[in-house]
Amino acid sequence: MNLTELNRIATAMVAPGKGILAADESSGTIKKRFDAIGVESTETNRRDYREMLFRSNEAMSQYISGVILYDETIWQTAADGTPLIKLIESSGAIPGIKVDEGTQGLPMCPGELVTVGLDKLAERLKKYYERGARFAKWRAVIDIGSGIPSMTAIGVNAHALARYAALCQAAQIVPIVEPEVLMDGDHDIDRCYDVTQRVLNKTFQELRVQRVALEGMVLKPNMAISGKKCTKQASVEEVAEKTIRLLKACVPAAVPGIAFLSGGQSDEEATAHLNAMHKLGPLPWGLTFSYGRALQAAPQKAWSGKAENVAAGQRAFSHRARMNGLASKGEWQSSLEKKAA
Ligand code: 5MM
Repeated sequence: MNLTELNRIATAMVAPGKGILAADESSGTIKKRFDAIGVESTETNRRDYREMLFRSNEAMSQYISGVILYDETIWQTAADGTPLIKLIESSGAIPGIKVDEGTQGLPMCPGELVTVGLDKLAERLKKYYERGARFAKWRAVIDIGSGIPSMTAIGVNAHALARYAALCQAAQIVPIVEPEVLMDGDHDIDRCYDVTQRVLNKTFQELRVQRVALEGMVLKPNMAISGKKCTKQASVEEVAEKTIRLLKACVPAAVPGIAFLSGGQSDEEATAHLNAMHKLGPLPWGLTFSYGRALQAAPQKAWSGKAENVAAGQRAFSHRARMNGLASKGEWQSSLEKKAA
């Protein structure tokens, strides 16, 4: 393992002004997104949509440091025969790959999940590296509810995340470690804080036990945030203050970067939260976005599966990428959104 090179890639993934495009929706998830805009989820439509994003020159060259791909996408070619991964490389962004194989019910733990995909992962990583992937992603899902999460679910998911991360580094691939505490419930921000703290502490404990080099990874956490159904929604300032307090308590400074998931926040909330956190600096790690929905909802709507809407879709994507790029430096203002509208 060349740790200097892993650290160089991880640092580039969280460079100020840039962040990661999470375009790794699995077949089921992309179908849901396409259903919402009335587009059939065929291989060609998925290719056309992602080609539109990767050919958005302004976004890709100025605000996107890396793209997380799904297995289908990394092997796909654009309409003119250029491999999609080459479009990403030629824009200057780093290609990455989702390597988990989704979740399964955790035995003896009703309502809880464990992420799977470790079998044959070493062989798969080798092929992805040859194809050009320089980082990978594995997402663990922790739900908050009555009596959950259990320490069992937190423990097995942390163990799998660390197994994955160690295999990545051995294959010269930077692991994005994503333990997502869902924001779907009616819990308040303090419950999210407590659960996320337990999850992060356990995850870093496992990473150390399994000898993962913290300098060669990126953490992709949720923010400390109120559940969607909570009657008392925390303000932008409270989310920023509590998230930074939590991360400072749990994430060693040896980690080069933290790139948040958006988790179902609105586009503008996700941007405002990241921006507010940068107002609380200086911070010990790079801090940016790795958004899926908060970067793609607008371009999906603008595109709606029509070739004549490609330019509009690219404008919508570039706008969100620019707003989040500014937020990753604490330079975003809500008036910039209004001007664009
Ligand atoms: C883009 O969505 C990713 C893949 O999800 P599935 O495996 O469920 O299809 C997802 O892991 C995503 O990278 C993260 O959850 C962050 O995305 P959001 O939309 O929460 O920013």
